[in-house]
Amino acid sequence: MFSSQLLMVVGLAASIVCCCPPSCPSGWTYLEKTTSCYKVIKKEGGLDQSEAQALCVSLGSNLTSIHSDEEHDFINDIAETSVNVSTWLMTMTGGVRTGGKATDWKWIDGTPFDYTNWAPKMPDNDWQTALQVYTAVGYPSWDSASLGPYSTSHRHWDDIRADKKFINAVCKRPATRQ
Ligand SMILES: [Ca+2]
Repeated sequence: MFSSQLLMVVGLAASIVCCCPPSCPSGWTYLEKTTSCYKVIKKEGGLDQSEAQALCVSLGSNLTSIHSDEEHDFINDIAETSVNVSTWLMTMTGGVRTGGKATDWKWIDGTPFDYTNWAPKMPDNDWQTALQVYTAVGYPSWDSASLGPYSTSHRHWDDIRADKKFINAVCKRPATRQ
């Protein structure tokens, strides 16, 4: 009797899990590894970190956290394809400095700060309390040698002023099962 009840419970649980694959609202992009949805947000005149976070919250999300190479690459990909740039493209994330040490950081969404992808010599200024990603290098006439130290910064992190206006920011929210 007990085992048949257990089977029913397992079967019911399986049907609930299997019937509804995770999905994202329209305009959001799904990443299976994190079962989360991501959206590049923009605003005329740009967004600083608090303005970007407020916009993410209004969309039921937070500025993105980053926890793995796969998630980092995914965020760079959607940010780079969101605009046609001929200059540096920096993308604002939900990283916030909490102190003066290089390890003193947290994510706005409350998840652990358990992964880093800093550019060489970054973070470098304790008054730079936000975290940006160098998502694109768009100087077409410049080769990587003339970019010098910046060539090694592409797709890596930098600490930056939180009141700097950004073209791009990325919001993140859990996927839903409907
Ligand atoms: Ca910096």
